[in-house]
Amino acid sequence: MTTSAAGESPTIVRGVCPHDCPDTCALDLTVHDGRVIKVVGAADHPPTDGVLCTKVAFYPERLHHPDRLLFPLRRVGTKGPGAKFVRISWDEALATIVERFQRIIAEDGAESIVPYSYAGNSGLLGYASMDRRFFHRLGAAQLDRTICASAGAMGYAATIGAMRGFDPENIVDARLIILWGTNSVVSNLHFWRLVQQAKRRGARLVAIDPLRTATAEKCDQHLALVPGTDSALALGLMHVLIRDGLLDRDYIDRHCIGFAALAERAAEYPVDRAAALCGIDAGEIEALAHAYATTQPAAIRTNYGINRTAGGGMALRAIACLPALVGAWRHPAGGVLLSTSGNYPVASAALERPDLMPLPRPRTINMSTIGHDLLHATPPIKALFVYNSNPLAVAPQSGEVVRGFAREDLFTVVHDLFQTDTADYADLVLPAASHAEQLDIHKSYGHLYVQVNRPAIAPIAEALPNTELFRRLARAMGFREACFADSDEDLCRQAFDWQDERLAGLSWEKLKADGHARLHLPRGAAPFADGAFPTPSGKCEFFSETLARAGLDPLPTFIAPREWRESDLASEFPLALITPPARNFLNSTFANSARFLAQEKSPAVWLHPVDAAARGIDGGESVRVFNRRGEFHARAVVSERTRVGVAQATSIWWRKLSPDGRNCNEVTSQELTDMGSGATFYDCLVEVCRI
Ligand SMILES: Nc1nc2c(c(=O)[nH]1)N[C@H]1C(S)=C(S)[C@@H](COP(=O)(O)OP(=O)(O)OC[C@H]3O[C@@H](n4cnc5c(=O)[nH]c(N)nc54)[C@H](O)[C@@H]3O)O[C@H]1N2
Ligand SMILES: Nc1nc2c(c(=O)[nH]1)N[C@H]1C(S)=C(S)[C@@H](COP(=O)(O)OP(=O)(O)OC[C@H]3O[C@@H](n4cnc5c(=O)[nH]c(N)nc54)[C@H](O)[C@@H]3O)O[C@H]1N2
Ligand code: SF4
Ligand SMILES: [Mo]
Repeated sequence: MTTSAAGESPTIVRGVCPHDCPDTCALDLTVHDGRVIKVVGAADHPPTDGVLCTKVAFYPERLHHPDRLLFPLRRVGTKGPGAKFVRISWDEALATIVERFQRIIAEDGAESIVPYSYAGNSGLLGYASMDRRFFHRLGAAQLDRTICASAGAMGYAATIGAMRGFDPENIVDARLIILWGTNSVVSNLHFWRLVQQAKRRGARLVAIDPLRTATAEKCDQHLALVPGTDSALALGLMHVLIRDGLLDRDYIDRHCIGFAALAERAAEYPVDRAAALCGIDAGEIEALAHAYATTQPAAIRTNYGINRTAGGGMALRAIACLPALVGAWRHPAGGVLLSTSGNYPVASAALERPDLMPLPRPRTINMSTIGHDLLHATPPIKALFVYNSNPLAVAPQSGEVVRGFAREDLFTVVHDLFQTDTADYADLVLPAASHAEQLDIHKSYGHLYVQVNRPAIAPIAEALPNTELFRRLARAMGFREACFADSDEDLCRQAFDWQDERLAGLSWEKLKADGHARLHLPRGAAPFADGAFPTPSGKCEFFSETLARAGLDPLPTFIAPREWRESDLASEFPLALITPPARNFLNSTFANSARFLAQEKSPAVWLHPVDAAARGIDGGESVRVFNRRGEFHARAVVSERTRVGVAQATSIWWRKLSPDGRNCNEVTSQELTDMGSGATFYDCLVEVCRI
């Protein structure tokens, strides 16, 4: 037993933070009388090192929040903010879903039913296991999960081959660290702590970010480029490296393909051109190129902030070419890192069972265009099942998302811990158990450990974990395949390919006993010192046949943000709006907590003093941020932390908790990235005026 009964002395249970954050912290939860009374970072898990971000340090408030959903609910009034609900039983909820789904399947086909989920729960079970089995067996539409990382992942993999890079634990030995489009202090805190150790040992830090963020202000150098111009910067750096012979010729000859073609391409980006595109000084590019080549080990930490414009895939691809040119991969503390997730032998097919899908395969709906698809897809979407996500707040172009969810003929189920903006549009709201109330197993995208999340307490009231919800739904639908009877422990056992050498010496039983283990990868090693890139050629691919076959430019190139290319737009809406994460929210999670709302104050938009003055804005007043897609209201902040021409509004506020009942996604666009069909949240021109 891991839970403590009433009257017993407190026990400590090892859990894992389930949020969509690269740090995947190990948690020690203190449990007393069936309640979690304290959460601290585990001291024996090296990446966590006993430290948590503020959001999770106050976790008992979230777990035992008075607003937690406790019972299934059925809507009785109209859809939308203020909707009224009544309590129903789980039996009634499941029977209603079965009845509606069967009718839709008979009349419109199963692919009229669309699951909508993302990473509200990032455990391997919570994210994708029984739920996927259920929708595969149902024959529902498939969901392309593109809202965060698909562009960058495809671009990075075109160069490197997989989501692998330097081992973050080695970063303490780097001499130069470039934080490229990532606000580590806010969104990757435990990596930032290692960067500080490196700094104390003499490393030089460079931030590349349109904003002077909490991270950028602590760096030695800050290149405040225009959003969406990272590939031009990378090509400008390549130009200098090649022009000035700052290359590791031996590494290039042995471990790369396409250098001659890359050199021709880089010749098209002389420093003056790159600097003009990026809106920075040519001297900054020259200096960074020289420092990069001559200060080894040099590490580039990048993240998904730069994959949210039209050329987001190409940006990651271009950046990923840099380390091979200077031989940075020779050093354990050198190279580039976007994500560590490709190191894990996850047995996705065993967990998700795509073989249960009917043939021909059901259609695919892109989650980043859900607004458009709810209004225009053929055949029409008749039912949506939302879990692990809050699309009303997080999906682009909310005006269309709202109109889509408001359709009276759409049957919507929302499974969540709280009555989110999305839940207000549901026909049925189902209570989700928190991660502290379930068993799970985790990989990470920011470190190299596997971890077990043990249940600390029983599910609160009638809440259910995702696995149990879909197990019950499968039974109610009459699905008889044995996989629907798998317990959570069975699923954990199936989650990894335990025979893989990266899990050598490990089994589910051993992991369950130990709580966490590092992947069996050599410590202090450089993953690509001897090449062996996981690309089709086995080399670092400056030239990519794979991209050529997909009809894309096989070489790194600069793809301008889409909205700049429409000149009439740029004159009418001259400010580029970016909406990166707030420190005290995690996407829209925590954005209903009084504590964190007080920290973030109210929705704000930052403007440079020059842009503010041109609009008669002093700071502090309410302003309208708008374009042809929509508008939202925010408090103006006049600050030199943003550059001229760039507005920023940290995200993601709940609509119903914002002064005008809307948030920044009213103005963002449903256009997609060059690769991976990703969302282009930061490719967004707006105008701002006083109200
Ligand atoms: N403007 C703008 N928009 C953005 C972004 C941006 O930078 N700017 N960022 C984008 C990015 S990177 C992402 S990843 C997406 C994130 O978008 P989402 O994945 O939708 O993330 P959250 O808003 O955190 O919503 C997760 C929901 O899952 C719920 N949840 C948590 N655990 C469980 C569980 O076990 N079961 C169930 N059923 N529910 C659970 C939470 O309570 C929460 O309501 O947003 C994107 N939207
Ligand atoms: N506190 C907190 N932590 C989070 C999240 C959160 O919401 N809150 N979200 C989690 C999720 S889902 C994700 S995907 C990760 C995201 O992690 P990151 O991608 O590291 O996100 P940010 O911390 O916003 O850093 C992105 C930075 O990119 C900058 N930026 C925007 N556009 C551009 C550009 O075109 N070029 C360059 N060079 N920089 C640009 C922004 O100003 C911002 O400072 O963080 C995770 N961690
Ligand atoms: S949100 Fe990130 S930093 Fe905070 S506890 Fe979770 S994994 Fe750690
Ligand atoms: Mo994300």
